[in-house]
Amino acid sequence: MIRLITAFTLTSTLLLVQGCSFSPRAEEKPVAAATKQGEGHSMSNGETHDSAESNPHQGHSMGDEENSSQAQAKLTAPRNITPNTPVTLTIDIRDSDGKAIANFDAFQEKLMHLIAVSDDFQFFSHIHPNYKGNGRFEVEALFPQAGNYTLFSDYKPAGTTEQVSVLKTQVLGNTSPTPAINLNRAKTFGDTKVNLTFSQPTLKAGQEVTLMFDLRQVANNQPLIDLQPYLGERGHLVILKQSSPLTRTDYIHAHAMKNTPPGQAHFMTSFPQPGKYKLWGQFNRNGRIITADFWVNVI
Ligand SMILES: [Cu+2]
Repeated sequence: MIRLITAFTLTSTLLLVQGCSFSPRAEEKPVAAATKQGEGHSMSNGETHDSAESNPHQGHSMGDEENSSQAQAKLTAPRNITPNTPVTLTIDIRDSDGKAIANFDAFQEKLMHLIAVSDDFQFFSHIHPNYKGNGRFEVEALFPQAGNYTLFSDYKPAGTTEQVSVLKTQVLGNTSPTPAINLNRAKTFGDTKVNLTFSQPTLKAGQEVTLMFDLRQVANNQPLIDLQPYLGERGHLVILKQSSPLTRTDYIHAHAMKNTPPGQAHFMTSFPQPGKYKLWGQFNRNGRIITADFWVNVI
């Protein structure tokens, strides 16, 4: 648990509204209806909502009950969120007594890092809410499709360790079918070709592994030469385990290793449980953020 929280240092700038959001790949095939979220936890009525960790009817064990002394995040979203309409999300951070936490330490250049995913993992966004004072953060967001969304909010109350709060919201409308899981490890994202390899032949739960991203220019198949640090690192990698409901323990943030060959980004991590995981590697091509997503199977 502690390790996961510490591992969750986040950065980056995949802004929903700033056009870096990541949408489904068109060529993936539909397979099943959208995931159902926990009963009665609909976020469609516009009130404030406790973060998932303090929500008793989330059913599954959250694995973080021992952290009751930690800060809590509360999400306020508009009453009706519809696809492709910008909305303002407000996140209030309070201590265990319900008092606003006023001071935060920046880490990886930001006061808060927010990962938003649709619960079917077709949509991913990494954004940075603005601090408004008195524990309140705001961010404009745009959700491309109907369905349930989970937001992982990462922040650091002054003088403490990073904290991760899980928030839920819902976008109204007809959900589209979820594409089948594609385990392909060679993919093209615009003008960037990405090859994912592992240091082990198979991914085994609990075993340390290095995930290696090889990034090439589509036009000439040469390693990228315009790869810049992404908020201080070679790249960033967010990993989520396919679960319903998604909880904080499904979240892994891996740090890029130093001194990797040009055009490559390596991340050391381990997958806690067997299952399907989705990886979103984020890389900075001369100011342009590339998001490369892959599914992996862990036994
Ligand atoms: Cu961030």
